[in-house]
Amino acid sequence: MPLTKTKTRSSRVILGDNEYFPGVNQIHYEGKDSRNPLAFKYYYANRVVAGKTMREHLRFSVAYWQTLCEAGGDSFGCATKQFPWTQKGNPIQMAKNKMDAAFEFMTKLGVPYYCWHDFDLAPEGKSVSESEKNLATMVEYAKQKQAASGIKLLWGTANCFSNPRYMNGASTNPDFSVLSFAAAQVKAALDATVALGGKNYVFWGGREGYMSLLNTNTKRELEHMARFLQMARDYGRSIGFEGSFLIEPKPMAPSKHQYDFDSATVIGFLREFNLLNDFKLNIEANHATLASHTFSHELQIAADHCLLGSINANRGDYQNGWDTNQFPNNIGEVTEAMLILLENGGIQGGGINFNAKTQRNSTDLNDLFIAHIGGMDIFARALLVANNILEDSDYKKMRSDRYASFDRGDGARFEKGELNFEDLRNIAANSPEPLLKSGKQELFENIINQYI
Ligand code: XLS
Repeated sequence: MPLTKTKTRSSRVILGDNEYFPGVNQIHYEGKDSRNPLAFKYYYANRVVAGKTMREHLRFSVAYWQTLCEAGGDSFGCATKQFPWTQKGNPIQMAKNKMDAAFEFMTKLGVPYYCWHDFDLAPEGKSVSESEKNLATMVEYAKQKQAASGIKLLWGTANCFSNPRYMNGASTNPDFSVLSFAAAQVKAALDATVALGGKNYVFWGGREGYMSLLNTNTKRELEHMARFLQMARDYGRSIGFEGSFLIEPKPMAPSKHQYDFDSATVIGFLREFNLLNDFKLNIEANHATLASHTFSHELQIAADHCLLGSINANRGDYQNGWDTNQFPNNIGEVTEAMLILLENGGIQGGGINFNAKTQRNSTDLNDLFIAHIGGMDIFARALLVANNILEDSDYKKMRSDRYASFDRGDGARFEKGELNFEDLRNIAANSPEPLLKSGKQELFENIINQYI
């Protein structure tokens, strides 16, 4: 719902008492020749590509913590951004101001979804009950904002990594009482997700891992994590949550080793503990880099198992070994990602959530818009390019031709399970040496480049 100059009732609910971005109007598509930094060059929400609108393909989401809470501090210096919604005052009033700013921002940007951690929305209380009460207050406020703006909740999650009590883990903590506090938090966050009609619920195991193997019983910790997830799943289903639970793989940071290392590790874990029916994966580009994989590798492994639930869009820095959470801007990398999405029928129930922050020295309020516009444009452009590659080039055929020997004869019998190991030996013994067949890697790379 675009915000209007003459305030309608809905505009008033979205904006609250203050307008936080008065210099910014509704962001529109102006095309690739536009010089306006506050306009889309490629993202045109209603443009139809491969049978669906861009809005339906991309399902963009704003990450509350990165956009409204992340003020530029790092371990070498304090915050650099003076957000007008984070001044000192009554904590609930401050949370409401932040939510006013959030919905104004998201409405002007034109994104359909948002995501949060429990304590991004509401201040953490001094007790479990006080935290629950604060969250419930903010959920009521968010309900009105969602109804007035039409913006929906893509996923909720609980921050079970910032509070000092979680320094040795949450569900994998060797102290049972800490595990019970994590459960209380996840329960309240699930209640809030259901109350706000959330489509998914995310588990990112920031401190579910270890700093030193010497003091760690990995087997017990993994079993505790699985039991915890099964209980959370059962509770979620009992209160009417019908969406997917998502696990977000990440190999390290803040822990030295995190149990949800990468897609393949998480899939093995879900299979071992019988969680595959309820859980999918939330793949983050920067986490793939940290795992020494590409973004597209992580997406492909998830898609191969029909577990590609959602995406955290961002990028890392190839020279730094940590999570820089920059906005995506690499057209080659994002095009490869979009190829996987298009070939696998899209994201299953999730969306593209910008888990990305404007950097420490990007201190203008409108940098928040510029960064998101850039992220949305790069995905929209990549969607167009990937669709052209699939519809117009030999890319798909070249790849399937490499496997043609499994489409007929003994290759097809092998795939159907009709041959035994001795049969394979006899086929080899009666065949000439296989010809060397080029993998044509450079030609595949050239095709991507040609269509960009
Ligand atoms: C951090 C994660 C986090 C999750 C939600 O690396 O990406 O922000 O998305 O807890």
